[in-house]
Amino acid sequence: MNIEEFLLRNNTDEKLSELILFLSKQGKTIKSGFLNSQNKTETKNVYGEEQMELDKWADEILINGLKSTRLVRYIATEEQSDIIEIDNPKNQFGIVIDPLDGSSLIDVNLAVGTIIGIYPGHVLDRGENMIAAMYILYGPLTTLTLTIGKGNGVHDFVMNDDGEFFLTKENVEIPDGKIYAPGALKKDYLSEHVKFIDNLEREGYKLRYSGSFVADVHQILHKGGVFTYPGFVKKENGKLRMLFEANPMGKIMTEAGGAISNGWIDMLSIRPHAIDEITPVYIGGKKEINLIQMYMRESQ
Ligand code: FDP
Repeated sequence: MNIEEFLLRNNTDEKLSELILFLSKQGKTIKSGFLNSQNKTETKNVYGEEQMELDKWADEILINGLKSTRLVRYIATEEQSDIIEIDNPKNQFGIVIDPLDGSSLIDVNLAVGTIIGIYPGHVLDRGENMIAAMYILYGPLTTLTLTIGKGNGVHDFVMNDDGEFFLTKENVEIPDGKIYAPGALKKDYLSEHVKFIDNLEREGYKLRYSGSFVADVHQILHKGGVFTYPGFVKKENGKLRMLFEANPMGKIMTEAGGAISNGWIDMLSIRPHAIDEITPVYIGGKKEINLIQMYMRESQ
């Protein structure tokens, strides 16, 4: 079943379906950019245009497409400092996008991805109010992982040669598993985080960290365990962006039976104040998220 048939079968709102289909089609275009960027010999691409960094290029593809289709009212992306508002939009949706997460790994051919969250209106909203979230992962295969609404599950698709996504796994649920993906420098860990990591290591968790948030969380979603980019010395809020990285991936993880936390509380219950807000992130199985929240509470 292709993604269009899947959306239809699940009685997805027509406007939301149109938007998800549009976004899924950008996967093929963005993927083609990886090939073109390999041809980079000077600062110009094969068409004689100034070569842009791929994350900025993907950002333009998505923003220009959304502007011309007018499928959303608000666009916020990791590459833009302000929210873009579309004139005369067809829908009132707000969209948050990390066009290419993990972009520092492109030159070594590791998996990177596009992360997207969709809100019914303005984007400075609690993650729990998202009406859909998805990511496209560009690895050996190009896959799309999607959740729509509340309680409708998480579903995996794979792209074929024509750029069309087909359902491969319905109702993905995070299993019990012993993988941990720890960001930040160990020497800068805060004491509660040290206890948390020590506990995981004592329990025999295996370290798996690529440096691409979207790919690392994708692994945790399918194999179990926890990804963390904590707050650390002199950067108590950590590194990852709440709007573009944490919340959409957190929405997907939560719908798959897992959880996301800033170490203290459910991230999806927090209202962001600015689009560039950063936050400590713990995302994965409920067991692991409860553990860090217990250490944090104990430290009070
Ligand atoms: P990148 O800088 O390559 O874009 O927030 C972006 C991010 O990657 C995440 O994808 C990744 O988990 C993290 O930063 C990696 O940070 P470190 O290099 O500090 O591990």
